[in-house]
Amino acid sequence: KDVITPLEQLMVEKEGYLQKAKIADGGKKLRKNWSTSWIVLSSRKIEFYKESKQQALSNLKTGNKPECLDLCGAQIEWTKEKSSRKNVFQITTVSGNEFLLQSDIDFIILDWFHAIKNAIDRLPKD
Ligand code: I3P
Repeated sequence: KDVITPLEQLMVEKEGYLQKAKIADGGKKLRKNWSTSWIVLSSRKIEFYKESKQQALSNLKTGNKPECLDLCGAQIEWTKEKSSRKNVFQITTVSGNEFLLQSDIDFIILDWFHAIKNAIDRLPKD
């Protein structure tokens, strides 16, 4: 397996808007609440920003941290059962956090699925 250098860890692989719903936190089920999120994928993690990229950048200065998903050992799978929406996949982290991501636009969600799956597959499982 390729070693991921510290520089690579910082590099953004993909970013953009998707619909996001966090449905579990540490294994505890949450009430589903879809919202638009600016999503930043790097080699080890995904960051979710509630706001536009501009606002996110200004929040960085004030020390406001985005929600973070650790991709090490995470699982990703398409789901039809967890939502009435089309084009939904779920990411489950080792810590028991569950996120649904969705876009109505087929190629956008497919690109994201493959980018995240590739990132997970490159990482050590533990
Ligand atoms: C939920 C809301 C979600 C819906 C969810 C509802 O209601 O309508 O959009 O998920 O369905 O429970 P509320 O806002 O009252 O919490 P989908 O859009 O993904 O279907 P669910 O309970 O079947 O997950």
